[in-house]
Amino acid sequence: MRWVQAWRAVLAPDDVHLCSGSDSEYEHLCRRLEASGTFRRLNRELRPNSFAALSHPADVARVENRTFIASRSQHEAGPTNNWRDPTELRSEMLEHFRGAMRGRCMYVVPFCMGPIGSPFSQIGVQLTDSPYVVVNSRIMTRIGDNVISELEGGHSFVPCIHSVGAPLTASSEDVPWPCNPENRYIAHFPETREIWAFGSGYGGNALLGKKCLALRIASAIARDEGWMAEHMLILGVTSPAGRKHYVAAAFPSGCGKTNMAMMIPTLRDWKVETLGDDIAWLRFGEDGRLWAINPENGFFGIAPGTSPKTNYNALASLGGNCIFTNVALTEDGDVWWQDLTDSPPPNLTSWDGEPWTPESGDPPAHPNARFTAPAAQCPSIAPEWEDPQGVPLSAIIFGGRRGSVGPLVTAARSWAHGVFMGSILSSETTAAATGKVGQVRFDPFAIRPFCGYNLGDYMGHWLEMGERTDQGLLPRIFWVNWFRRGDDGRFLWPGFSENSRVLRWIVETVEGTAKSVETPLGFLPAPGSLDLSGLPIPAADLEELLRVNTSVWGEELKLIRNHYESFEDRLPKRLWEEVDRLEALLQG
Ligand code: GTP
Ligand code: SPV
Ligand code: MN
Repeated sequence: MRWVQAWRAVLAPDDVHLCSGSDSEYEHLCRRLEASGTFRRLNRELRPNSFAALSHPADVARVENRTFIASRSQHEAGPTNNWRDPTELRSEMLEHFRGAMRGRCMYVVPFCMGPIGSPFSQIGVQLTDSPYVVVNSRIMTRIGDNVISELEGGHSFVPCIHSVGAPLTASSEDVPWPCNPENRYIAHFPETREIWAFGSGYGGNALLGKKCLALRIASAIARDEGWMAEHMLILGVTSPAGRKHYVAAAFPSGCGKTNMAMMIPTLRDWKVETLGDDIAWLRFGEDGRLWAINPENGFFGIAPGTSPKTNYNALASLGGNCIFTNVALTEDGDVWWQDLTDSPPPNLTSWDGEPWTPESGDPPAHPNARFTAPAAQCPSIAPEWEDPQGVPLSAIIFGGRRGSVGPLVTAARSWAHGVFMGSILSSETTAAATGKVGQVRFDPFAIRPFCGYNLGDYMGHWLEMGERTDQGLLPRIFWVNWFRRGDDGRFLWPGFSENSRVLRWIVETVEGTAKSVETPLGFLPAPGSLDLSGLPIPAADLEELLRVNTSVWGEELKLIRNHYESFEDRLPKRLWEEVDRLEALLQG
């Protein structure tokens, strides 16, 4: 490809390797990563074909302040994105890219987001000097000769340029985790559909098929082509009567998507199956319903907190063929993280590579430590998860971490009211991105860090999508909050498997059998309509979970108005009407 040759001239790698995605290539790269000290092979009996990597301490999460949307005008990027002029950014980044791969191999990674051959899939080609990124992408995306043949047949692709930004000279020795924290750029050019990333080797900064392509670039393509790219899990839920519904849920980073997608219901005879845990692409089918596919092939999930009690299915996906990043290591060559077992095993090595003891202060796994696992290994994976047509959605759920605002579950009155709910979603920040943890911020539709264009226009796109079909065919929209806290700081709702009780109410609302009460926020479960059988929850907690606190909401309204004003003329008028209506209802 001429494009590869042009970049080769700029990046100046010592070698170039076109990735086939084969097993032998994967094994070869893993051995190479072992030799360079990036990977430690885990105990072959406990965790076959699996590896652990410890990153540079300054390269541990997405860097939102160094993530750029370089559209022609700043207005196009909107107030929530870091905008850069594309011409300026290109020349600035080219200076960094020049010679950046010296002493390294440039891997050419053709990958497919979505099932191969699906009309909804998108192809990308990533150039990278990180073999760690190649092996992770091989789990997270579909890499293979069939992608190469599609490209040879003239299929379009999103060019993704990635360098860790640490060229090697004859005298410099390589380090286990090369990166360039002083000069990081995660840049998107939505108009030309290109991604340029420099300086980081971690997660969404470096696995460019994920947040960069499947959300930021895809959201811009989706707006132009009339579909939606969303930060959503997809699950299938089957009722005891045998009826199956598909549900997608958008929660911000670190707010429970993987856990919900793999939920084992405590409600007897209800079954949940997993189709995706992070990203969903939605479009209308010929039947007028909204259909979803998961563009990914694996899970890049948060390790800490994952335990047999809270997410058995995630653990069962990690039996082998996995990569762990920034977890703690046990003396017998396995992995450990907070809550995996009740107490830490002896002689742990912490994610910084040092021996760890309970007196060490910080926990042994980084709070954003992650596992990379093939989706097909998940015991709850739905047989239809790779269906090229996707699955039709019955419900869409929004949710965030709000200690004080937002009931356990609310059903929207209409699609437009549901879009309003999505637009006012706010949540406490988590360790998934660098910066302070626990800061409340508006994160509309859980897409704020991942939208490739003006978020006000994105809200308009949601409203417009709802006009394209019969209202009765649209998924019902809900809003949940698993994270309400009592005055004493504890969570009021047990969460995890117990969320199946809320899922049941959601399914019954879709089917028209749930009892509800109308409130200013929307429909809440009527007393007695949430199945709480066998759940010892104090009546006062339940009351608080289902209460609309008008004084708290009065304060929230002010914040919502400020949030809306930041979008100026791009904020759809229809949504302003919803704010006025909420205010009137709260006063009424
Ligand atoms: P990203 O991969 O960053 O997009 O995160 P995610 O949305 O997939 O979040 P994940 O399921 O990994 O959950 C993040 C953390 O939230 C977990 O470590 C859990 O501790 C916590 N969590 C998830 N579900 C619940 C719940 O129902 N209740 C409570 N209290 N905590 C939860
Ligand atoms: C998120 O932050 O929402 C993630 C992790 O899913 S990353 O792939 O790093 O973006
Ligand atoms: Mn995510």
